[in-house]
Amino acid sequence: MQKIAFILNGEEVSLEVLSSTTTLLDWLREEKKLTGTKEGCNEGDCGACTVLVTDLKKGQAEHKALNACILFLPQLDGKSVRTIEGLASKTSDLRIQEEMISNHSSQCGFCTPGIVVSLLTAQLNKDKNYDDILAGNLCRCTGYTPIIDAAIAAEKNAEMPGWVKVDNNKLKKIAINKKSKQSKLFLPQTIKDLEKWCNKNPDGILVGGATDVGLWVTKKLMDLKQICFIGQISEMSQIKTANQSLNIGACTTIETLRNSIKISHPEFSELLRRYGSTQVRNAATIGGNIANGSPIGDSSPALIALGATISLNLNGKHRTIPIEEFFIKYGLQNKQKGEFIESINMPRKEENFRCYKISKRFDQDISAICGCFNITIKKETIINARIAFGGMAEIPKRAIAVEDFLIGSSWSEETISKACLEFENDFNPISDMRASSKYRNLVAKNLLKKYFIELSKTEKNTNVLRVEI
Ligand SMILES: Cc1cc2nc3c(=O)[nH]c(=O)nc-3n(C[C@H](O)[C@H](O)[C@@H](O)COP(=O)(O)OP(=O)(O)OC[C@H]3O[C@@H](n4cnc5c(N)ncnc54)[C@H](O)[C@@H]3O)c2cc1C
Ligand code: FES
Ligand code: FES
Repeated sequence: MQKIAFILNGEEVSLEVLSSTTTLLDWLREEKKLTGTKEGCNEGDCGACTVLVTDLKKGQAEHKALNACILFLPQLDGKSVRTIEGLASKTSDLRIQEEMISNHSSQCGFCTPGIVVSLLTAQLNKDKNYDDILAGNLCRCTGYTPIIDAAIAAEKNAEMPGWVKVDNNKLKKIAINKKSKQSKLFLPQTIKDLEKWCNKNPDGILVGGATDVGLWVTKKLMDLKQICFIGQISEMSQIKTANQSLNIGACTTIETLRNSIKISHPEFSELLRRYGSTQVRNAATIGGNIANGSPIGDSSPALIALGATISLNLNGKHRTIPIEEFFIKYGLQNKQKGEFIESINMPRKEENFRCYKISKRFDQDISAICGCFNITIKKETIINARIAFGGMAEIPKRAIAVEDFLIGSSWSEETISKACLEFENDFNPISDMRASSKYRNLVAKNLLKKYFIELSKTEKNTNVLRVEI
């Protein structure tokens, strides 16, 4: 049995971990009787369970809103957690709470604790993009206008709650204690530790952000043994810039990646803004998104079109493969027992890269289709083409027949129309609850046409305009 330590609403908690897959939500509600954190969906969708988790990164506090329902207790080791009960001082409410009352921003109240935590976290991070901030907080009664009104009103004269400094100081103390202790077996701090663990547990399960594994426990009710939490390996959580490429550690969260590539890869960054919600992106890792081999994961088709490679580590032995070679067939990846994804390498810049996510809802929805394009044109002739799709096959897959047709052809509307016919040689998509096969085939062709129009810089508008009322 192993011990973890973290700070809960200002108090240090030291726990013997009986089960590695106890969620923070269950523990808060059942053990600590802190029932302000609500259980809505228990699968990361509704945000009723949102808590504020603070971690020290290079001595700086990093505040994140996270879904407690798919957060396992060991993931909190060395961090601080604030629930709704721990936000206000003994004598007064937080300004955001006062404004939620004045603006009538709550009706049944079930979503309200999660919303207050999300808004406070945003305030601590000086983030005012309320559409993004609240995309993972579902309110079925109030409507979002009074909630956003409250958030805007609370911006004025907002004060940093006194406990922020106190928590940071306590975190520093915990970090010092942690360094002096031996690295915990199921919480490796270095790649070497992880290699050892994987060598000993070739059938073990790695947990990055648990936005997938969490649901195996809460929805499939699986009893998982041999688990290793890899989110604290700092060597695998960094993005390094080399001459022509970016090296992204597999434990980098989707939100960190999204923010880091806003300038170099604005299209990819925008695609990641549509990935789940703030809470999901704060937890999910790029390595986990690739490793689960999902045919509808968003980062894989983008990385394939960008020409990315992944570096795999088996007990210290590395091999690097083009990312498309990782996906063999549904549920089967090019990965040996005990092997893990250490990092992803992608070009620093690709001018002609575009990616499009098609889903039923704008936010917090899985792609029906995700089309990614990267075509190089020289003197009006296509000299290279990388096109990849999610949602069109049982794995994220390149459109090889379309690419072959395009390479060597002229960059023209006629070429694009003819190339569209090749999609049938590449894909035979299924019909499911997200889209029919017919719809998927049609959208794939239309996305290539959209890409052509956008790259040709004609006046035609390819986006639905936002209408201000
Ligand atoms: C509400 C919600 C919304 C979502 N929305 C989207 C979305 O819009 N787009 C999208 O693409 N996905 C979405 N997802 C899916 C999910 O975020 C990813 O598929 C997820 O796996 C991301 O990584 P993780 O770190 O959370 O993975 P985990 O759950 O920790 O792990 C997933 C799998 O990868 C393995 N693994 C993790 N890291 C490594 C590694 N370094 N090496 C080898 N194996 C590893 C694990 O063992 C496990 O098998 C959503 C999920 C939820 C709950
Ligand atoms: S209970 Fe719905 S996101 Fe956690
Ligand atoms: S107030 Fe009822 S769900 Fe938001």
